[in-house]
Amino acid sequence: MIERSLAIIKPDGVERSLVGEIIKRFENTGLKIVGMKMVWIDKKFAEKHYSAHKSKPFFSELVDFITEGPVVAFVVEGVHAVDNVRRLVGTTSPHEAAPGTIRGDFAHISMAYASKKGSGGKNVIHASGSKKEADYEIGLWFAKGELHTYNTVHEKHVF
Ligand code: 3AN
Repeated sequence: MIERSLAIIKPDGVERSLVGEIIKRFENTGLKIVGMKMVWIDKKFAEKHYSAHKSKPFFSELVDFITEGPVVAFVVEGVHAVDNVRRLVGTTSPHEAAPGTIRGDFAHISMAYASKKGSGGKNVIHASGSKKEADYEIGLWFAKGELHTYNTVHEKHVF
């Protein structure tokens, strides 16, 4: 039941100085951050990250957008972490994301609008969609030695 999931604050989130605000939301829930880094990925790496979307019409926009600037990638650990992270992040298209979620609070565009504009869909953050996706993405973004095992003071009451 204890899982790990990958979240990535995309270039729009970093450039809008939302890093602290976003990380705080994860910490508030008691999810444990076990790895974190700022990286400016290249297109080859982005294509690997988005390999499941290769056949989508917006694939090249996705790759262009995530390589536009540095991103902050982090791995969180906790009970049902994959679902819990998706819940914090909100639905893919910000115009449908509930208020209180990261996408709902910090964006409002629709993916239809992004497609029309030819942009990669600026929805602030990425989160692994399933346990399988999380395992693949964590392995892609982090070396074993970059992920840490430690205790937080919350564990007595939150886990
Ligand atoms: P999520 O990131 O919520 O798992 P996916 O996996 O359906 O969503 O899509 C991957 C990424 O592709 C989204 N984060 C979003 O930025 C982008 N995207 C999805 N649909 C569109 C679209 N119609 N036009 C442009 N970009 C899109």
